[in-house]
Amino acid sequence: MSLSATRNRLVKDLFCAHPTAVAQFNNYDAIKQYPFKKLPEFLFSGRANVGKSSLINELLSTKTLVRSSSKPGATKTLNFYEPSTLDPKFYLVDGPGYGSRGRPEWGKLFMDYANDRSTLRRIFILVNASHGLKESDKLMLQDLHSLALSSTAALSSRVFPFSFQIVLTKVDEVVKRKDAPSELLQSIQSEVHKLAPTCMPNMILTSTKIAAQGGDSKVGIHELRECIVEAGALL
Ligand SMILES: Nc1nc2c(ncn2[C@@H]2O[C@H](COP(=O)(O)OP(=O)(O)OP(=O)(O)O)[C@@H](O)[C@H]2O)c(=O)[nH]1
Ligand SMILES: [Mg+2]
Repeated sequence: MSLSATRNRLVKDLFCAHPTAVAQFNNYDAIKQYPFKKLPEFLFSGRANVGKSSLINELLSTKTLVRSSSKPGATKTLNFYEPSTLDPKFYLVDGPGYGSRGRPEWGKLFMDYANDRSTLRRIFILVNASHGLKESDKLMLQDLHSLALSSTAALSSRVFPFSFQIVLTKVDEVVKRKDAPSELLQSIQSEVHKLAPTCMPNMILTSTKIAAQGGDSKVGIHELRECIVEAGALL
C-alpha cells in the first residue's frame, strides 16, 4: 500500500470506528458538569438547514446517527458525538442553526461555549454554496474575528485555543447552475477575508449527495477529515 493510501486509511479509521452519540445539552452549565474525556472538540455551526447534521453523519460514515431533516430547526440542542466508543480521540459537536429560520436561544449557548471551552479546537462555519454569505453569517464571522483579536491581545490572561474555517455545503446545487460557479466561490472567499481576516484562508467544498472522484466518500469529506486531524494534531 502506498504512503498516501496508508494515511487515508488511518484518517478514515479515526472517524468510522463505531461512532456514538454522547449527550445533548441546552445550557453551558450542564456541559461544564458533564464528565467529558479531555479531548479536542470540533463544532459545526451555520444557518438553519445548511447541512450541519448531514455533514457530521458523512464524516462518521453513518446514515442516521445524527438526525437531519428537510425542515429547518431540526437540531435543538448542542449534541456531542464520538467516533469510537473504545478509544475516542475527539468529539464532533452539532448545534442548532442560526439565522431567520434558526433558534434564537442558540446565541447565548454558542457564545458561552465558544468563550470558555478550552478543548474547542475549531469552529466550522457552514455556508450554503449557492446562497453565499447571509447577514447572519457575516455577523457570526465578525464576532469570531473580534473574539480572536481580543484573545490574542490578552493572551497572557486567556488562551484562545480555536481557529475557525468556512465549509461550503450543497456544492452539487452550484455545479448545476449556468452562471460561473468559480466566480461565485471566489467572491465568497474574498468577502470572508474582508470580514474576518483571522478566518482560515482555505474553504472546504462539500456535498453529501455526490461521491468524490476515485474515493469511497462524498465530495469534500476526506479534505474536511484532514482539516480536523490537523487542527486537533490527531495523527
Ligand atoms: N442538495 C443537497 N442537500 C443536502 C446536502 N446536505 C444536506 N442536504 C439536505 O439539506 C437539508 C437539511 O440538512 P440538515 O443536515 O438537517 O441541516 P442542518 O444544518 O443540520 O439543519 P438544522 O438542524 O435545522 O439547523 C436536508 O433535507 C438534507 O437532506 C447536500 O450536500 N446537497
Ligand atoms: Mg441539524
